[in-house]
Amino acid sequence: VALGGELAEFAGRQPTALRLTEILAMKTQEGLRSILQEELPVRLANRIAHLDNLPDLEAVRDIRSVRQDFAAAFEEVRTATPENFAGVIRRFKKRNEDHALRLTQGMKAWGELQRGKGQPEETRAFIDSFLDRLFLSRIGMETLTSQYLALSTCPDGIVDLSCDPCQVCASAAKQVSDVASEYLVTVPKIEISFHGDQSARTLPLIPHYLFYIVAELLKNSLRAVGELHESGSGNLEPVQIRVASDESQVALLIMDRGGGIPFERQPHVWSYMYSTARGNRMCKQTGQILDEGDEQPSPFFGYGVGLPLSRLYAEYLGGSLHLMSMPNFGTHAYLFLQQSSDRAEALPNYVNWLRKKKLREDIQVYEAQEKLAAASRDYAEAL
Ligand code: W6P
Repeated sequence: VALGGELAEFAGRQPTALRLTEILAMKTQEGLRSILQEELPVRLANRIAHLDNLPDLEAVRDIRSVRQDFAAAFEEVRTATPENFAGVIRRFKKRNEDHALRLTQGMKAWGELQRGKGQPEETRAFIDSFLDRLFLSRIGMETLTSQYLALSTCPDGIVDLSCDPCQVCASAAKQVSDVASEYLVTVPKIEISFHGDQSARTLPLIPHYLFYIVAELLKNSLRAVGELHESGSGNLEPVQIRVASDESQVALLIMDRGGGIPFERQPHVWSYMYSTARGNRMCKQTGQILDEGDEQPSPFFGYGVGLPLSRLYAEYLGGSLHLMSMPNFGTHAYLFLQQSSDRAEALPNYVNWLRKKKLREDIQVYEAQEKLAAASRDYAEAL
Protein backbone atom coordinates (compact mmCIF):
# COMPACT_ATOMS: atom_id res chain seq x y z
CA VAL A 1 0.00 0.00 0.00
CA ALA A 2 3.05 2.27 0.30
CA LEU A 3 2.76 5.47 -1.70
CA GLY A 4 4.71 5.62 -4.95
CA GLY A 5 7.07 8.54 -5.55
CA GLU A 6 4.76 10.90 -7.35
CA LEU A 7 1.78 10.00 -5.18
CA ALA A 8 3.83 10.70 -2.04
CA GLU A 9 4.97 14.04 -3.43
CA PHE A 10 1.38 15.13 -4.11
CA ALA A 11 0.19 13.84 -0.73
CA GLY A 12 2.69 16.21 0.90
CA ARG A 13 1.10 19.24 -0.75
CA GLN A 14 -1.72 21.20 0.76
CA PRO A 15 -4.99 21.33 -1.25
CA THR A 16 -5.89 24.88 -2.32
CA ALA A 17 -9.29 26.01 -1.07
CA LEU A 18 -10.83 27.96 -3.94
CA ARG A 19 -13.23 30.87 -3.60
CA LEU A 20 -16.51 30.81 -5.44
CA THR A 21 -15.32 33.93 -7.28
CA GLU A 22 -12.17 32.09 -8.34
CA ILE A 23 -14.12 29.06 -9.53
CA LEU A 24 -16.38 31.40 -11.51
CA ALA A 25 -13.42 33.24 -12.99
CA MET A 26 -12.69 30.10 -15.02
CA LYS A 27 -15.16 30.69 -17.80
CA THR A 28 -13.92 27.99 -20.14
CA GLN A 29 -13.44 24.25 -19.73
CA GLU A 30 -9.89 24.63 -20.95
CA GLY A 31 -9.09 27.18 -18.22
CA LEU A 32 -10.53 25.00 -15.49
CA ARG A 33 -8.84 21.88 -16.90
CA SER A 34 -5.35 23.25 -16.29
CA ILE A 35 -6.31 24.09 -12.68
CA LEU A 36 -7.92 20.68 -12.14
CA GLN A 37 -4.97 18.79 -13.51
CA GLU A 38 -2.85 20.36 -10.76
CA GLU A 39 -5.39 20.39 -7.96
CA LEU A 40 -7.26 17.08 -8.32
CA PRO A 41 -4.10 14.97 -7.95
CA VAL A 42 -3.23 16.86 -4.74
CA ARG A 43 -6.68 16.19 -3.29
CA LEU A 44 -6.70 12.56 -4.46
CA ALA A 45 -3.22 11.88 -3.06
CA ASN A 46 -4.23 13.44 0.27
CA ARG A 47 -7.22 11.15 0.46
CA ILE A 48 -5.16 8.08 -0.40
CA ALA A 49 -2.62 8.96 2.28
CA HIS A 50 -5.49 9.53 4.67
CA LEU A 51 -6.86 6.03 3.93
CA ASP A 52 -3.39 4.52 4.23
CA ASN A 53 -3.22 5.84 7.78
CA LEU A 54 -6.06 3.54 8.75
CA PRO A 55 -4.82 0.43 10.56
CA ASP A 56 -6.19 -2.83 9.10
CA LEU A 57 -7.07 -1.06 5.83
CA GLU A 58 -6.14 -4.20 3.89
CA ALA A 59 -8.71 -6.27 5.76
CA VAL A 60 -11.68 -4.20 4.60
CA ARG A 61 -12.65 -4.84 0.98
CA ASP A 62 -14.90 -1.78 0.52
CA ILE A 63 -12.19 0.61 1.72
CA ARG A 64 -9.53 -1.12 -0.39
CA SER A 65 -11.68 -0.76 -3.48
CA VAL A 66 -12.21 2.97 -2.84
CA ARG A 67 -8.46 3.39 -2.45
CA GLN A 68 -7.95 1.61 -5.77
CA ASP A 69 -10.41 3.96 -7.46
CA PHE A 70 -8.54 7.00 -6.09
CA ALA A 71 -5.18 5.62 -7.17
CA ALA A 72 -6.50 4.87 -10.68
CA ALA A 73 -8.03 8.35 -10.90
CA PHE A 74 -4.75 9.93 -9.74
CA GLU A 75 -2.91 8.13 -12.52
CA GLU A 76 -5.51 8.98 -15.16
CA VAL A 77 -5.77 12.66 -14.23
CA ARG A 78 -1.97 13.02 -14.20
CA THR A 79 -1.58 11.45 -17.63
CA ALA A 80 -4.73 12.86 -19.32
CA THR A 81 -4.43 15.05 -22.41
CA PRO A 82 -6.69 18.07 -22.99
CA GLU A 83 -8.56 15.96 -25.54
CA ASN A 84 -9.44 13.03 -23.27
CA PHE A 85 -9.71 14.95 -19.97
CA ALA A 86 -13.53 15.20 -20.03
CA GLY A 87 -13.77 11.42 -20.50
CA VAL A 88 -11.42 10.83 -17.55
CA ILE A 89 -13.54 13.13 -15.35
CA ARG A 90 -16.79 11.45 -16.40
CA ARG A 91 -15.39 8.00 -15.61
CA PHE A 92 -14.08 9.22 -12.27
CA LYS A 93 -17.51 10.60 -11.31
CA LYS A 94 -19.20 7.40 -12.41
CA ARG A 95 -16.93 5.28 -10.23
CA ASN A 96 -17.47 7.73 -7.35
CA GLU A 97 -21.24 7.34 -7.32
CA ASP A 98 -21.43 4.71 -4.61
CA HIS A 99 -18.38 5.83 -2.61
CA ALA A 100 -20.48 7.16 0.25
CA LEU A 101 -22.17 3.78 0.60
CA ARG A 102 -18.94 1.79 0.22
CA LEU A 103 -17.04 3.99 2.68
CA THR A 104 -19.80 3.87 5.28
CA GLN A 105 -20.25 0.11 4.98
CA GLY A 106 -16.49 -0.34 4.92
CA MET A 107 -16.05 1.69 8.10
CA LYS A 108 -18.83 -0.27 9.79
CA ALA A 109 -16.91 -3.46 8.95
CA TRP A 110 -13.70 -1.78 10.13
CA GLY A 111 -15.44 -0.86 13.41
CA GLU A 112 -16.32 -4.55 13.90
CA LEU A 113 -12.64 -5.43 13.44
CA GLN A 114 -11.68 -2.97 16.16
CA ARG A 115 -13.97 -4.59 18.71
CA GLY A 116 -12.08 -5.37 21.84
CA LYS A 117 -9.32 -2.87 20.95
CA GLY A 118 -10.30 0.15 23.01
CA GLN A 119 -13.59 1.87 23.77
CA PRO A 120 -16.48 1.40 21.32
CA GLU A 121 -17.45 5.05 21.86
CA GLU A 122 -13.94 6.20 20.88
CA THR A 123 -13.96 3.94 17.83
CA ARG A 124 -17.28 5.43 16.76
CA ALA A 125 -16.01 8.99 17.22
CA PHE A 126 -12.87 8.13 15.25
CA ILE A 127 -14.91 6.64 12.39
CA ASP A 128 -17.23 9.66 12.27
CA SER A 129 -14.41 12.18 12.08
CA PHE A 130 -12.54 9.98 9.59
CA LEU A 131 -15.59 9.89 7.32
CA ASP A 132 -16.32 13.60 7.82
CA ARG A 133 -12.88 14.47 6.43
CA LEU A 134 -13.18 12.06 3.53
CA PHE A 135 -16.64 13.26 2.58
CA LEU A 136 -15.73 16.93 2.90
CA SER A 137 -12.85 16.37 0.50
CA ARG A 138 -15.23 14.45 -1.76
CA ILE A 139 -17.65 17.40 -1.87
CA GLY A 140 -14.79 19.66 -2.95
CA MET A 141 -13.82 17.33 -5.80
CA GLU A 142 -17.48 16.92 -6.73
CA THR A 143 -17.75 20.72 -7.05
CA LEU A 144 -14.67 21.12 -9.23
CA THR A 145 -15.45 18.20 -11.54
CA SER A 146 -19.16 19.07 -11.87
CA GLN A 147 -18.26 22.67 -12.62
CA TYR A 148 -15.83 21.49 -15.28
CA LEU A 149 -18.43 19.30 -17.01
CA ALA A 150 -21.25 21.86 -16.68
CA LEU A 151 -19.16 24.63 -18.32
CA SER A 152 -19.72 22.93 -21.67
CA THR A 153 -23.43 23.79 -21.49
CA CYS A 154 -23.84 26.71 -19.00
CA PRO A 155 -21.68 29.85 -18.75
CA ASP A 156 -21.75 29.80 -14.91
CA GLY A 157 -21.62 26.01 -14.66
CA ILE A 158 -23.31 24.66 -11.54
CA VAL A 159 -23.31 28.08 -9.80
CA ASP A 160 -26.41 30.25 -9.67
CA LEU A 161 -25.29 33.84 -9.09
CA SER A 162 -28.72 34.87 -7.85
CA CYS A 163 -30.08 31.74 -6.23
CA ASP A 164 -33.39 32.22 -4.42
CA PRO A 165 -33.45 29.88 -1.38
CA CYS A 166 -37.26 30.05 -1.26
CA GLN A 167 -37.45 28.66 -4.77
CA VAL A 168 -35.02 25.88 -3.94
CA CYS A 169 -37.12 25.07 -0.85
CA ALA A 170 -40.29 25.01 -2.95
CA SER A 171 -38.88 22.55 -5.47
CA ALA A 172 -37.37 20.37 -2.73
CA ALA A 173 -40.75 20.45 -0.93
CA LYS A 174 -42.54 19.32 -4.07
CA GLN A 175 -40.15 16.49 -4.81
CA VAL A 176 -39.98 15.20 -1.24
CA SER A 177 -43.78 15.38 -0.82
CA ASP A 178 -44.26 13.37 -4.00
CA VAL A 179 -41.85 10.64 -2.89
CA ALA A 180 -43.24 10.69 0.68
CA SER A 181 -46.75 9.93 -0.58
CA GLU A 182 -45.45 6.56 -1.77
CA TYR A 183 -44.17 5.64 1.67
CA LEU A 184 -46.47 7.39 4.14
CA VAL A 185 -50.23 7.16 4.46
CA THR A 186 -50.51 10.81 5.47
CA VAL A 187 -48.15 13.50 4.27
CA PRO A 188 -48.20 16.88 6.06
CA LYS A 189 -48.24 20.12 4.10
CA ILE A 190 -45.11 22.24 3.79
CA GLU A 191 -45.42 26.03 4.19
CA ILE A 192 -42.66 28.42 3.13
CA SER A 193 -42.35 32.06 4.13
CA PHE A 194 -39.70 34.67 3.53
CA HIS A 195 -38.69 37.33 6.08
CA GLY A 196 -36.21 40.00 5.18
CA ASP A 197 -35.19 42.55 2.63
CA GLN A 198 -36.18 41.72 -0.91
CA SER A 199 -32.71 42.97 -1.88
CA ALA A 200 -31.12 40.20 0.22
CA ARG A 201 -33.41 37.49 -1.08
CA THR A 202 -30.92 35.89 -3.46
CA LEU A 203 -27.29 34.86 -3.07
CA PRO A 204 -24.57 33.25 -5.20
CA LEU A 205 -24.79 29.54 -4.47
CA ILE A 206 -24.61 26.02 -5.84
CA PRO A 207 -28.38 25.40 -5.72
CA HIS A 208 -27.96 21.64 -5.96
CA TYR A 209 -26.25 21.54 -2.53
CA LEU A 210 -28.95 23.64 -0.88
CA PHE A 211 -31.55 21.37 -2.47
CA TYR A 212 -29.82 18.30 -1.04
CA ILE A 213 -29.77 19.75 2.50
CA VAL A 214 -33.38 20.99 2.45
CA ALA A 215 -34.67 17.75 0.90
CA GLU A 216 -32.88 15.71 3.56
CA LEU A 217 -34.32 17.80 6.41
CA LEU A 218 -37.80 17.72 4.90
CA LYS A 219 -37.70 13.93 4.49
CA ASN A 220 -37.01 13.61 8.20
CA SER A 221 -39.73 16.09 9.13
CA LEU A 222 -42.41 14.58 6.89
CA ARG A 223 -41.62 11.11 8.10
CA ALA A 224 -41.75 12.16 11.78
CA VAL A 225 -45.07 14.04 11.44
CA GLY A 226 -46.62 11.41 9.16
CA GLU A 227 -45.70 8.51 11.42
CA LEU A 228 -46.82 10.33 14.56
CA HIS A 229 -50.16 10.98 12.93
CA GLU A 230 -50.48 7.36 11.76
CA SER A 231 -49.83 6.16 15.29
CA GLY A 232 -52.87 8.25 16.27
CA SER A 233 -50.96 10.48 18.68
CA GLY A 234 -50.56 13.66 16.69
CA ASN A 235 -52.39 16.13 14.51
CA LEU A 236 -51.18 16.54 10.97
CA GLU A 237 -49.40 19.82 11.68
CA PRO A 238 -47.80 21.43 8.63
CA VAL A 239 -44.02 21.57 8.37
CA GLN A 240 -42.97 25.23 8.23
CA ILE A 241 -39.97 26.68 6.46
CA ARG A 242 -38.88 30.20 7.38
CA VAL A 243 -36.27 31.90 5.26
CA ALA A 244 -34.78 35.09 6.70
CA SER A 245 -31.85 37.13 5.50
CA ASP A 246 -29.89 40.32 5.68
CA GLU A 247 -26.92 41.45 3.60
CA SER A 248 -24.48 39.20 5.44
CA GLN A 249 -26.24 35.82 5.87
CA VAL A 250 -29.30 33.79 5.00
CA ALA A 251 -30.97 31.65 7.66
CA LEU A 252 -33.40 28.81 7.00
CA LEU A 253 -35.51 27.27 9.73
CA ILE A 254 -37.42 24.05 9.12
CA MET A 255 -39.87 23.31 11.92
CA ASP A 256 -41.87 20.17 12.47
CA ARG A 257 -44.16 18.91 15.21
CA GLY A 258 -43.21 15.32 14.63
CA GLY A 259 -42.65 14.35 18.24
CA GLY A 260 -38.96 15.27 18.38
CA ILE A 261 -35.90 13.12 18.98
CA PRO A 262 -35.39 11.44 22.39
CA PHE A 263 -32.58 13.26 24.22
CA GLU A 264 -30.35 10.20 24.42
CA ARG A 265 -30.56 9.72 20.65
CA GLN A 266 -29.77 13.33 19.80
CA PRO A 267 -25.95 13.01 19.79
CA HIS A 268 -26.28 10.12 17.33
CA VAL A 269 -28.03 12.07 14.58
CA TRP A 270 -24.65 13.27 13.27
CA SER A 271 -23.12 9.81 13.26
CA TYR A 272 -22.68 7.67 10.16
CA MET A 273 -22.85 4.60 12.35
CA TYR A 274 -26.49 4.89 13.42
CA SER A 275 -29.05 4.52 10.71
CA THR A 276 -32.64 5.65 11.14
CA ALA A 277 -33.45 3.45 8.14
CA ARG A 278 -33.83 0.47 10.49
CA GLY A 279 -37.14 -0.87 11.67
CA ASN A 280 -39.81 -2.76 9.81
CA ARG A 281 -41.36 -0.38 7.34
CA MET A 282 -43.55 -1.21 4.45
CA CYS A 283 -43.32 0.56 1.16
CA LYS A 284 -46.94 1.54 0.58
CA GLN A 285 -46.76 1.07 -3.17
CA THR A 286 -44.81 -2.12 -3.57
CA GLY A 287 -45.77 -3.67 -0.24
CA GLN A 288 -42.07 -4.48 0.12
CA ILE A 289 -40.93 -4.83 3.71
CA LEU A 290 -37.81 -2.80 4.40
CA ASP A 291 -36.80 -4.94 7.29
CA GLU A 292 -34.53 -4.56 10.27
CA GLY A 293 -30.93 -4.02 9.22
CA ASP A 294 -31.85 -3.48 5.61
CA GLU A 295 -28.82 -1.60 4.33
CA GLN A 296 -30.12 -0.95 0.85
CA PRO A 297 -30.62 2.74 0.23
CA SER A 298 -34.27 3.46 -0.48
CA PRO A 299 -35.25 6.81 -1.95
CA PHE A 300 -37.11 7.80 1.18
CA PHE A 301 -35.32 6.26 4.13
CA GLY A 302 -31.79 6.42 2.78
CA TYR A 303 -29.01 4.66 4.61
CA GLY A 304 -28.37 7.03 7.45
CA VAL A 305 -25.76 9.38 6.04
CA GLY A 306 -28.14 12.16 4.97
CA LEU A 307 -27.86 14.35 8.05
CA PRO A 308 -24.08 14.20 8.54
CA LEU A 309 -23.59 14.77 4.79
CA SER A 310 -26.01 17.71 4.86
CA ARG A 311 -24.00 19.32 7.62
CA LEU A 312 -20.82 18.86 5.58
CA TYR A 313 -22.43 20.49 2.54
CA ALA A 314 -23.40 23.43 4.76
CA GLU A 315 -19.85 23.68 6.13
CA TYR A 316 -18.36 23.35 2.67
CA LEU A 317 -20.43 26.37 1.61
CA GLY A 318 -19.09 28.32 4.60
CA GLY A 319 -22.28 27.86 6.61
CA SER A 320 -23.57 25.62 9.38
CA LEU A 321 -26.44 23.29 10.20
CA HIS A 322 -27.94 22.78 13.67
CA LEU A 323 -30.75 20.65 15.03
CA MET A 324 -32.73 21.68 18.08
CA SER A 325 -35.13 18.97 19.07
CA MET A 326 -37.71 18.78 21.85
CA PRO A 327 -38.74 15.23 22.67
CA ASN A 328 -42.50 14.72 22.54
CA PHE A 329 -42.92 17.97 20.66
CA GLY A 330 -40.92 18.54 17.50
CA THR A 331 -37.67 19.43 15.81
CA HIS A 332 -36.22 22.70 14.50
CA ALA A 333 -33.42 22.57 11.97
CA TYR A 334 -31.41 25.77 11.38
CA LEU A 335 -29.27 26.29 8.31
CA PHE A 336 -27.07 29.38 8.01
CA LEU A 337 -25.35 30.44 4.79
CA GLN A 338 -22.99 33.31 4.01
CA GLN A 339 -24.15 35.80 1.41
CA SER A 340 -20.65 36.55 0.11
CA SER A 341 -19.17 34.71 -2.87
CA ASP A 342 -15.71 35.67 -1.65
CA ARG A 343 -15.45 32.83 0.86
CA ALA A 344 -13.21 29.83 0.16
CA GLU A 345 -14.33 26.20 0.15
CA ALA A 346 -13.99 24.49 3.52
CA LEU A 347 -11.59 21.57 3.03
CA PRO A 348 -10.17 18.99 5.42
CA ASN A 349 -6.59 19.73 6.30
CA TYR A 350 -4.79 16.44 6.01
CA VAL A 351 -1.32 17.83 6.69
CA ASN A 352 -2.52 19.45 9.93
CA TRP A 353 -4.30 16.27 10.87
CA LEU A 354 -1.07 14.32 10.42
CA ARG A 355 0.83 16.87 12.51
CA LYS A 356 -1.69 16.58 15.32
CA LYS A 357 -1.59 12.81 15.12
CA LYS A 358 2.22 12.91 15.32
CA LEU A 359 2.04 15.34 18.25
CA ARG A 360 -0.33 13.04 20.14
CA GLU A 361 1.97 10.09 19.49
CA ASP A 362 4.96 12.12 20.67
CA ILE A 363 3.07 13.04 23.84
CA GLN A 364 2.26 9.39 24.43
CA VAL A 365 5.91 8.44 23.96
CA TYR A 366 6.92 11.24 26.33
CA GLU A 367 4.38 10.12 28.93
CA ALA A 368 5.57 6.54 28.65
CA GLN A 369 9.20 7.66 29.10
CA GLU A 370 8.23 9.79 32.08
CA LYS A 371 6.44 6.83 33.67
CA LEU A 372 9.45 4.62 33.08
CA ALA A 373 11.78 7.23 34.57
CA ALA A 374 9.51 7.66 37.61
CA ALA A 375 9.32 3.90 38.06
CA SER A 376 13.10 3.54 37.98
CA ARG A 377 13.45 6.46 40.45
CA ASP A 378 11.00 4.70 42.78
CA TYR A 379 12.95 1.52 42.30
CA ALA A 380 16.25 3.25 43.06
CA GLU A 381 14.78 4.85 46.20
CA ALA A 382 13.37 1.53 47.35
CA LEU A 383 16.84 0.10 47.12
C1 W6P B 1 -37.47 14.60 13.46
C2 W6P B 1 -36.11 13.97 13.34
C3 W6P B 1 -35.44 14.96 12.43
C4 W6P B 1 -34.15 14.99 11.93
C5 W6P B 1 -33.78 16.03 11.08
C6 W6P B 1 -34.67 17.01 10.73
C7 W6P B 1 -35.96 17.00 11.24
C8 W6P B 1 -36.34 15.97 12.08
N1 W6P B 1 -37.56 15.73 12.70
O1 W6P B 1 -38.39 14.15 14.13
